Amino acid sequence: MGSFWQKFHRDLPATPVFAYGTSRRHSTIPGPTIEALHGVDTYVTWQNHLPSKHILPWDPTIPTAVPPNKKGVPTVVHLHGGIDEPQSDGNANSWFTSGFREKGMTWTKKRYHYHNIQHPGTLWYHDHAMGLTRVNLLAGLFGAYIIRQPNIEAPLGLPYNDEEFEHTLMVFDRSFREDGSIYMNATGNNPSIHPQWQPEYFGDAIIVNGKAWPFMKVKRRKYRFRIINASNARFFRFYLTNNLTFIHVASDSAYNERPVILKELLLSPSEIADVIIDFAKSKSETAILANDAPYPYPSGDPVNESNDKVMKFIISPHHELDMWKKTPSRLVKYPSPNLSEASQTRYIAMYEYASEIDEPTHLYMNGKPYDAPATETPKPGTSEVWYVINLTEDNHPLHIHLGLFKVLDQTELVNLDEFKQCMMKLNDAVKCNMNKYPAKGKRAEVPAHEKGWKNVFKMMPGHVTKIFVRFSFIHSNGSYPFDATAEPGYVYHCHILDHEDNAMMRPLKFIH
Ligand SMILES: [Cu+2]
Repeated sequence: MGSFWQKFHRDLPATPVFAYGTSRRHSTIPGPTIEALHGVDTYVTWQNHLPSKHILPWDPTIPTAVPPNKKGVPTVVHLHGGIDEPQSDGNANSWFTSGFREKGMTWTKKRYHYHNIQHPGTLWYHDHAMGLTRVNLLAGLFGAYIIRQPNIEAPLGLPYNDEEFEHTLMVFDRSFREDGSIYMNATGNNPSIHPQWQPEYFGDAIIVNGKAWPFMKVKRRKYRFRIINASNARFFRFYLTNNLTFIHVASDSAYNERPVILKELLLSPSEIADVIIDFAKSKSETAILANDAPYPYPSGDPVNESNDKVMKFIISPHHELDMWKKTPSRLVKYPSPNLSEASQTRYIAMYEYASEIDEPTHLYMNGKPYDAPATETPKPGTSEVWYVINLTEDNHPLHIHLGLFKVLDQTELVNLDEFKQCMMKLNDAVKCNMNKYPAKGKRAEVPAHEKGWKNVFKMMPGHVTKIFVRFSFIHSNGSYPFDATAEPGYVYHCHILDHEDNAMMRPLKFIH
């Protein structure tokens, strides 16, 4: 990790950024894509070469990593979607500064170990430092990580391991000043409480793989895109302006059982969609990958002419021979969850708190700050049912480290105000008769392409979402080859980074 300059657009001066790379000259946003092979370990020593001061404003009044000598930028790397030991999971308090000079209280080691014995799929690595995640990612600290398992994936006949026809697209929003620097408002919504913290960062320019509104020349044939939403808070609802469809083959890190054809594709921050686009079917010679998701999602502002477009495909007029004839009707089938296997039921309530001027001050899960003792203490190898109760007005993408989950149903809470008042007072879903509220509520259909194993899911406001969480490998149901009960444990959190930082994150501590 070092400071660097990146040119985001032809007409914009180079931007000071923080980026991952193997050297200063080879640092980029996104960072280098790490290609891992199933069954072969990856070891990474993440080194911090960042300057003594941050390039973006941050806020010491939220729970934040602050080095005792006040110098340096705390960082720690989390591999999102990785099934790995706690010591290599990038706990928010395992941060370190340049040259490992200062370290957070749960720091354990320099060299991280990624096992790569999980199911194949798309992951990404990014910063996770306490209270600085939103600014460290805004500055540029993220990149893609792909686990390949050719014996499972090659027979699928999808574009695969092919530099020309398979691409990772990391999509994110940024605002810039005229001098090229990244613009982030330095004044909070409640400046007397939090001088800088704002509940959501939104940028006007849409960036794909480090370029604002780029174009890509494509041939008339199938391409595969692993699309990662690397925004802090922006949801994207993608569609193609020439009516082409997305053939959706994997969600987050796991393949679907069957491909699903989609006209539009909604991705929350940190969600991943692996899709095929068949440009041979295009009637036009250009197609815009466009976005129409309101921000904040779902009830914020409509998109405008800068953030409603993502990138342009320029499609060759010549017909091509496509070696990928047809997407197979079956992809990868993982063992299905059996509800009777669940050894625990948990209730996870999401709260937002506001000041006298009705501006958000902080968000909590289960009414607890991050540093309150762990209340979610599963046993490795077990499965659990979680009811995630969203008592706020926004959609929150919930991310669970280590475990993957299936979304069982999502139901509206009727008499939400009554339930919310009880929850605000007692903070206890059982005592507040949680079951009575969704009983007559409308069920929101879980989309077919999101019925597989997920590591992030969009928790609809005013709804309770029932998920089945598995703390073992999804392909074999086998146990982990490491001690998941070791310190510093794991976390689960909202993946809107501005929420996660203040402090919509809780420890996930495994016990024997
Ligand atoms: Cu959130």
